[in-house]
Amino acid sequence: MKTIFSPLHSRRHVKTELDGGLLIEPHEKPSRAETILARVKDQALGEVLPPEEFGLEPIKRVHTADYVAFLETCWDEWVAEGKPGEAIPAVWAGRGMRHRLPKDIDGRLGYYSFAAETSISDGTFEAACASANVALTAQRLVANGERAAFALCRPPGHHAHADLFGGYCFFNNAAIAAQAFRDQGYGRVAILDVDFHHGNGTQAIFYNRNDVLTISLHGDPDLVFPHFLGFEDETGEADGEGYNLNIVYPPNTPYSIWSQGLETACQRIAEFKPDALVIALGVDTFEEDPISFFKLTSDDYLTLGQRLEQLGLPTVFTMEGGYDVDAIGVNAVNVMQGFEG
Ligand code: Q9C
Ligand code: ZN
Repeated sequence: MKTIFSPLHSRRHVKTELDGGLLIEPHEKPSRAETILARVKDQALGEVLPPEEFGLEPIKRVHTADYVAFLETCWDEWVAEGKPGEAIPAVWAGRGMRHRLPKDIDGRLGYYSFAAETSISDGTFEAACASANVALTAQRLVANGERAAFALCRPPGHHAHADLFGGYCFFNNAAIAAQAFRDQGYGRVAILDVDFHHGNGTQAIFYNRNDVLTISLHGDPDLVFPHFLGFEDETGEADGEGYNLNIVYPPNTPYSIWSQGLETACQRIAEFKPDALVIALGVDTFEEDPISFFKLTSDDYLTLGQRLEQLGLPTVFTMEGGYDVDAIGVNAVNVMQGFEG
């Protein structure tokens, strides 16, 4: 399997993540992508290719133009305002307040975000664009006949809505790849999100559509991020009714339980008869992940890859979460090796 990788991911190198009242070194750090790349090479998974440049048009098929423009200039505005640290949202429109775009940079950071752990600094926009190009290049390879491709995206994407960043995500790479398939004439696309966290952005982007089936398996949002979306009674709306599926699990879920939901997901995908599949691949389901509570083992990722292959679909993998950096390379590449059999 070919891997798409951009060294520009390292342009995102924030020093802070708000966690437990402290500004800690971010869990979503550059070494994540480098460790996965090293494992891809070590295992000779296949060629590693740089992304092509697609520009902002395919990103704007999923994200609003004003949101994209905000991300492009946010850091410069923050610096121009004389702010001493990294750009961190700290105010939102709570219940009863107005969802109106303010002029001030603090107000606009809140307007375009849903969480405060994701700081912005120099290079974040460039890295997010490169990450989308990585996904789009993998999508093009698959559209041109590859059975599957691995988009080694960083930063991740599945938490990003059409006009919201958060959860370490800015552009929704999986959604952008799925929309690219649609725009190239693929009639139906399925997105299966196996990251530990709910794919809230992906769900929201396609919530009223029946051409893109969205499925997410994740930790119960009553207990974990993103807390305010991802419950099982969210099934889609309008034309999209019946085209979103959430499967939630409690703490300490092992693969033997998690895989029952995977079967349900695979059956729904088969029934949908998509023309292409996008896997939002997080390996923060790992037993040693520092911010998550499932109990998947490294071997389980081989089994997962095998099961995904059995769907028999042209498949793009977009890298999402996974924060045990010592294991992230083995776990992510195991999915690809399981897929290849
Ligand atoms: N104390 C992805 O996996 N909250 N994003 C973490 C830790 C944010 C995860 C709280 C988690 C975001 C792509
Ligand atoms: Zn995650």
